[in-house]
Amino acid sequence: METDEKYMRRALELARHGELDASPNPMVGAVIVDTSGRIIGEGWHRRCGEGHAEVNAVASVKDRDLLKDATMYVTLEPCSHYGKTPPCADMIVENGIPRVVIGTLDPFAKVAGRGVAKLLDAGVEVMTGMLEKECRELNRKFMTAHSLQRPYITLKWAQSADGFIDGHISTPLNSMLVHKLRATHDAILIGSGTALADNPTLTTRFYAGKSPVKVVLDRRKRLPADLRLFSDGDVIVIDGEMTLAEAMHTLYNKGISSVLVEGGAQIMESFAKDNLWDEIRVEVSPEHIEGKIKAPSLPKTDTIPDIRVVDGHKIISYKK
Ligand code: AOF
Ligand code: ZN
Repeated sequence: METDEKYMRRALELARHGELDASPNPMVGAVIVDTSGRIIGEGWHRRCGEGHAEVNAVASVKDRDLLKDATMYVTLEPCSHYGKTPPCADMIVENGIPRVVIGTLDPFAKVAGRGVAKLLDAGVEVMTGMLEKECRELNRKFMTAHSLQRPYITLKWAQSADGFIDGHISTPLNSMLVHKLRATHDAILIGSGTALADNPTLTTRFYAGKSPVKVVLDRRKRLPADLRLFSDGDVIVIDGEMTLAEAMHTLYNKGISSVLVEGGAQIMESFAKDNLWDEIRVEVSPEHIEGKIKAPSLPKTDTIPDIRVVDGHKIISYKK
């Protein structure tokens, strides 16, 4: 049991290498161990569209004969469907791996238990739920999106000590960290008011990683085509009468599994009011600016925030 955990921890460590490129797919790691407890293969899911963790782990094994007595440790249930790649469960069976230890089941509708069923049907010994909490937490965004059929929602703003958002609040290091936050979400969302007032580019220019899709809520169809955010990358404009929940479901159906909501205050409050949030990140500067635009108020929550200080600014994060 303890040794099982050790290999699953290694698989978790491998999975994290996918942090910037795997999404909207989950981060997944896999380790293959022979009967003497030696690791003979390792792999992780590098990038959406490329090989799954299990395939990469099997490909890394030099002596394929060892597979017929080996155990595979994988952080997520092996897939059972033909997506961009063929089913990993079939591949495991074809390679004669007799035992598979799984971190957590896959909530994705096309898999959801079918991977385990395939393995069991083929006579593979399966154990699930090893370090389950850690394996679910690793893919918080993916798990939330597929369980709730809407993207994982992060609300993010920067405010002064006296609670205003109109000012240049973020320090250079904090701006860079915000760009990392953007790079780890599939989409960034703003309202038309913010698009008009700030004319932001919404790029990740201070952090290597992919630029998320830009989403603008424009109920009144009032956005001019020459806004900076339209100048590059993918943009989705949501107009017309749609509730926020419907808009989120629409984004999910377009394959977006996480969204960073960046403003303005009203939109932020609407998300909070409709209980459409999973994480909130607030940067608070020490200055009093006596501005005009009040920062959103925090929704009621029992979660204890994590507080860090970066460049003299407090970074307060709540995770539901
Ligand atoms: C695994 N191992 O490493 C990953 C899995 O379009 P595809 O073929 O890449 O399939 C994507 C789905 O496969 C994804 O939504 C998730 O359910 C599963 N991802 N599964 O066994 C992996 N990345
Ligand atoms: Zn797979």
